[in-house]
Amino acid sequence: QYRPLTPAELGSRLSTVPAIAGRIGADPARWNVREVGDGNLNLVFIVEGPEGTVIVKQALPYVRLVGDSWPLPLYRAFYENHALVRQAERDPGAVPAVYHFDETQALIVMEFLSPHKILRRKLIDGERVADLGAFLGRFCARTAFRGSELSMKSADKKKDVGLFSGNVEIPAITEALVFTDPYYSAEMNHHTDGLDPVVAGLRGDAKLKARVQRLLMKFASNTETMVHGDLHSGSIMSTDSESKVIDPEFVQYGPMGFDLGMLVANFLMAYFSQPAHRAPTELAGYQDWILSVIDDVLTGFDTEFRHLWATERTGMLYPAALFEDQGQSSEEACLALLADIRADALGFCGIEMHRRTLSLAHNADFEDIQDAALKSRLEARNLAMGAELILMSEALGSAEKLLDLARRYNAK
Ligand code: SR1
Ligand code: MG
Repeated sequence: QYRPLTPAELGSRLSTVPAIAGRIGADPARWNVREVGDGNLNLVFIVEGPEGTVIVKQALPYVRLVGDSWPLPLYRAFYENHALVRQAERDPGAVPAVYHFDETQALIVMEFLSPHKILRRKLIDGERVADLGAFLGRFCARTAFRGSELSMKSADKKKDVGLFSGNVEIPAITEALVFTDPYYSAEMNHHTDGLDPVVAGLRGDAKLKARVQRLLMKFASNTETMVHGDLHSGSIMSTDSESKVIDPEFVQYGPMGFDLGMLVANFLMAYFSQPAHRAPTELAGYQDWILSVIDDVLTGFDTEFRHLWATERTGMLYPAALFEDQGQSSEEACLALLADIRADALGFCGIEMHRRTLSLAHNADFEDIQDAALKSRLEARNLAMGAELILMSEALGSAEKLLDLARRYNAK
């Protein structure tokens, strides 16, 4: 029967699993097990043995951030395990290897990433990661393309959509906390003093809210591909030269631009929060680096997507019979699709920028700022740019325009 495990209980449970004993050493008496989770939802254990270390994530039956007044099904671990398996197939090496899944205990035993650090912390600390944007752009493109009917057999993809559609409560969190709560005075919302006029402006903007609802409709009903679902800088672990994507428990089938948009939003929030974290002599250089990462993400996505389009388009969508077999290039169709994905992504990006400053779950980029006046000034820039992205997403398609816009708001 399920129960949230203590470190001792976890040790004795894992000691009977040959795959774990073989990896870290067979004698559990020599293991050191400690709970280190500080996220919003789960228990996270590091299990260190004489021959190696693994990480264990166990789902709790409620939202850890809020407490047991907000129950949450354990079956999310089942979907997370399936997501990790699919992501590993679609972008080998991009996610931690899974060693063991225990459905009853809702726990996944995974590769321990070391000396990796959570990317959000590295960005707050002013650290750089080589190849970061290219890796993330490639990951988004590969998972978007290879999880869709551009690549998958239609029957397989529809079966998979059926499998993941059993997961209702997790998407419901995103539907409420990300897409809805920021735009009215929802109970769990909170925002920094001084932002009231900006927030009133957003909540009073019917056109903006209508566009957000349209994007929510896409998120909830458009099953283009399997998305990570929560791709922010806390879902990425990096060394100075290598990164991995973790934590896909918000997995679902959704729009191709969703992960891309969430990701870019989190880099933009890192960018806007920098004046509070960097010495003036380092500020401009580091902010420029963050913008270059965004550029690489967007360019990397397009480059990889076009490559896959040319080499792996084996699904029922945009078949060669309609294009190449007729002596016509499908290039234009690919560029039109990429423009749609980019526009959706920028809309999702703006919404993520809003929810992280107005809804329940904020991020450390802003929350670590002690000076409330500075915090609200930086958050106001972030909110204003988010609104422009939602309202003007189709017109801001090029990376250059997006980065110019960020620079303009940063100077306000
Ligand atoms: C109640 S869960 C709050 C947030 O934490 C997760 O990481 C997701 O981003 C979710 O929206
Ligand atoms: Mg998470």
